[in-house]
Amino acid sequence: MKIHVVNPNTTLSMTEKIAAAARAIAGPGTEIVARQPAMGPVSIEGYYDEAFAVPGMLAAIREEEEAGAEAHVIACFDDTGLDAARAIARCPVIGIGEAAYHAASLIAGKFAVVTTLARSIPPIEHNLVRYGLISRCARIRAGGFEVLALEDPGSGAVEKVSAEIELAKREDRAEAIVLGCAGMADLAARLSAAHGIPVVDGVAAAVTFAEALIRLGLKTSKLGGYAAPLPKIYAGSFAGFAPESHAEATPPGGWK
Ligand code: 5HY
Repeated sequence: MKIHVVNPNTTLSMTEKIAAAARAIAGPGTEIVARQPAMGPVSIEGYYDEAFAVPGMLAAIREEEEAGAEAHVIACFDDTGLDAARAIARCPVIGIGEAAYHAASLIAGKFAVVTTLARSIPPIEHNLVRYGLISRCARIRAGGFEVLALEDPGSGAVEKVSAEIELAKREDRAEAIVLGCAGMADLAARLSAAHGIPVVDGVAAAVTFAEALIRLGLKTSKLGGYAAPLPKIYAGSFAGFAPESHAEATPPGGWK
């Protein structure tokens, strides 16, 4: 099976780290195609960055869908552009945030999320509410470092994640930890051993769930909100993103 993993930001070292985490968990028959957009922010820290990461990420989704991907993983913890990606894809699209929340919910009553900056907390909270999992989250914590600090071993970012994990255990009564950034994809095993608590990395969880959905033969439903976008003109520099006719993608009985 072939799974496309896209880092929506444009930092190659993060894409390589994400690819390594994906390949480490993937089964023997799974090919991982890892990509990042040709345009967009070097890191996603809040709503404005997210908006400009989506077009390039969607271009990668469309290209890999046409190249035969059997599932897509969006490797940004905010699940950047997840719904739009599901609208243009036929195969499953999984966000690492959503995957991590579900994995944590299967092994713990309450989990805590440890992310980077405080400004990343509201988007995470919004996603937990819309996924119906906010009640399972004890707290969303931020270590107070920028996303790209995770690409610098000497930045102290990992130590800050560790400190938040200890506080989550002691103050939040968290029974598991969800790593709130794709840039932490290489840290789960080390932090779990150091702190004696299950630590979930969304990249590994999303790849595993993607393999499971492919084996189950399940694809994104095109009957409702994820129906293919209606063909129309997109003006200006977005002209190349205009939806083409995908009549076959919206089955009979599908919503207009
Ligand atoms: C991520 N930003 O996973 C998010 C995490 C964050 O560039 N990749 C990013 O801190 O919002």
